[in-house]
Formats: sequence, C-alpha cells, structure tokens
Amino acid sequence: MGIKNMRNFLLLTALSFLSTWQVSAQVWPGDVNNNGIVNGVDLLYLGTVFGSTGPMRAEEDTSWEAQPIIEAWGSFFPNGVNYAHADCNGDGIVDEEDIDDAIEDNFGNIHLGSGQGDYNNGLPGSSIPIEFDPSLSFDDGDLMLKIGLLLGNEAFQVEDFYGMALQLSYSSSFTEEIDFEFAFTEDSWIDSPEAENSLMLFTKDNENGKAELAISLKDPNQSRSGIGTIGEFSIVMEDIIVGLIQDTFNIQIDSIVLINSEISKTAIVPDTISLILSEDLLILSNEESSTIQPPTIQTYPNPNQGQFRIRTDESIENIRIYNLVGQEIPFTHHQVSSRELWVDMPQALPGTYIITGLTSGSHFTSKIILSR
Ligand SMILES: [Ca+2]
Ligand SMILES: [Ca+2]
Repeated sequence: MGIKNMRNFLLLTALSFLSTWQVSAQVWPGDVNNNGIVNGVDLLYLGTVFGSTGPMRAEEDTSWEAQPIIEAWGSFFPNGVNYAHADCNGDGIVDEEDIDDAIEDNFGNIHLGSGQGDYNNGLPGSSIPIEFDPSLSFDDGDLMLKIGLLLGNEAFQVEDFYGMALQLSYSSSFTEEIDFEFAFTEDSWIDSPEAENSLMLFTKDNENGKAELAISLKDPNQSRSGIGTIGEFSIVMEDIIVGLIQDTFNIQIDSIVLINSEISKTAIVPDTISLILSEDLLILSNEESSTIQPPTIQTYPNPNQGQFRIRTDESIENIRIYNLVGQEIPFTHHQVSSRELWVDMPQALPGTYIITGLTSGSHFTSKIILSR
C-alpha cells in the first residue's frame, strides 16, 4: 500500500468510525435496539443485559428526545448497538427503572424507521406454534374469561427460551371496557405467578384494540426449555356480560418473536380465536371447537314477583344476581335439591335481572323479569 493509499485508508477508517459514533452517540430512551421505535422487542434486548453497568450519561433523563452519550459502554449487542442504549435513564445500570420509566412511558414512540424486522412470524407446520386456550372461571367471586397461552407442542418443542414479544389485536362491541392482564400460571414452565425471575411488559390500547406483551428472563446464564402453558390473560367479565345479547370477541396475534440469550430469533406461528359470548349462554364457542358446554337452565315462573326457582342439569355451587346496570342484588335462597334453588329477592324493584351461576362443571347466565 502506497503512502497516498494508506492515507486514504486511514481517512476512510476515521470517517467510518466517526459516522458510527454519530449514530450511536445518543440514546432515545426506551429504544434499546436503536432501530427507531420503542416496542416489546426493546424489553427483550434489555433482558439479555439486565444488571450490566457502565458510564452514566451527563443527565438522567427519559424524555423522548436524543440523549447524548458521554462515554460508550464496553460491550455491544449482536446488531452492533452499544449497551449504553439499554441504560434508558442514563444512571449507569440496566434495571427495572429503565423499563418502567422509559420503555413503558415511551412505548410506541418513533424517531426514525419503522422497527421492521423485530418480529418473526412462522408458518404452520414448520415452526413452533403458540395457541390460545380460552375458559371461564370464578376468581374471588368475579367471573373471569381466561385465555391461556400455550407455547410449543410435542412436535415443536421450545429450547433455549430467553424472551418473547407478541403484538395482539382484539375487537368486540365491549372492547373499550376490557380490563385485561397477563400473569404466569402455577403450571408455567417459564416463571411463577410472582414473576420473580423475569421481566414483563403488557401495554393495552383499548381504543384501538391493540396490546403488546413482552416477557424476558433476567439472568443471561439461564434459559428455559419446555412445551405447554406459559401463562394466561384474564379479563373481568362481570360488567361486560350484563345485558349483553350476543357478541363475538376476536383476539389474534399479529406478530411475535422468541429469542435466546444471544438474541438469536426463532419464528413462532401466531394464533387467532373468535369467542361467542351471550347473556343466556356465557360461553364460548371457539369457531373450531367448543370449549365448554353450558348446562341446561330453567328459571320459573318467569316473569315472577321476586320469588322463583332455578334448576340446572348440574349441581349449583353459586349464583349472583345483577340489575341491568351491573349492580349486585341481595337475595335469599334455599336448596330444593343440589340442582335446584328457590330464590327470593324481597327488596328488588320490578325490572329485568341477570343471574350468573357456577355449577359443578360450568357456568351459566340467565335472565328473569320481576313484575310485582
Ligand atoms: Ca426498538
Ligand atoms: Ca438505568
């Protein structure tokens, strides 16, 4: 190499170093992988370097603007982004505060680009599937719609799980009232309900029917392998079903990705379900397979004067009565048999009431009309 070529080579090297530095010398708080958008995949990147420490920024600031990095950290993600981007608030450590104060607060914000390539949807039959598993249950007296998440099966087992992010769409006439959460279950193969070994972010936008769930382990020396239930969404139904004639609740995974602790991505086959909910039969027929058979139910006389019998073909464990604005109505009852109750609503005013009940094998709702 001649002197002139050497000079050009050095100049080019210096220029490319400079341009790399310019790109990475500022942090958009929450955009951990520095691809232009804050989403669940940023939590996955953060999870792989959780607990790392490095130089602080001049100011601890998570406002959505370019925050200058004074000194880069000593390590880089596989995509070449400096670890300083994981320290979203600039205090010199990667921890939960970076999620709460930056990823969560700046979620969905964009500074450039579209974040394309963050997710990796697989094709049925060639990738690991994730499936919804809907059911109804009473939790502390609240009627809940639960939608379990099952990851992997016998044919497609999951190995080396470190984190997963998925974007959901949901729609129904009651979407704006939906109050839903995600938690690990007792039988989860990823973490316990207390989520002590993992990081989680669940954002919801009821107005647009969009949600994103991101979960990550937080010890890069660990990963998980398994198949089956990892956790469940729960949706409080009490206020939703009262007066509901019939509605379909659609929920689908739009995009999803699974990573290992090296941020190597695995494609996952997304799932979609349609659940039919109605006031007479609070059940859920999944379009492909009915998940729960409701009991046959009779209330008589109906209309009545505040006293009636309710009979099912399964033993009745519990009932509750609501008016049409969702207020719970007091009542007394005695058991005629395990499958039949005699009910008295002495103070109730004339009108329409909804009965929700739990039987040995299922749940029901029924409507009565009171006319004194
Ligand atoms: Ca990002
Ligand atoms: Ca930090």
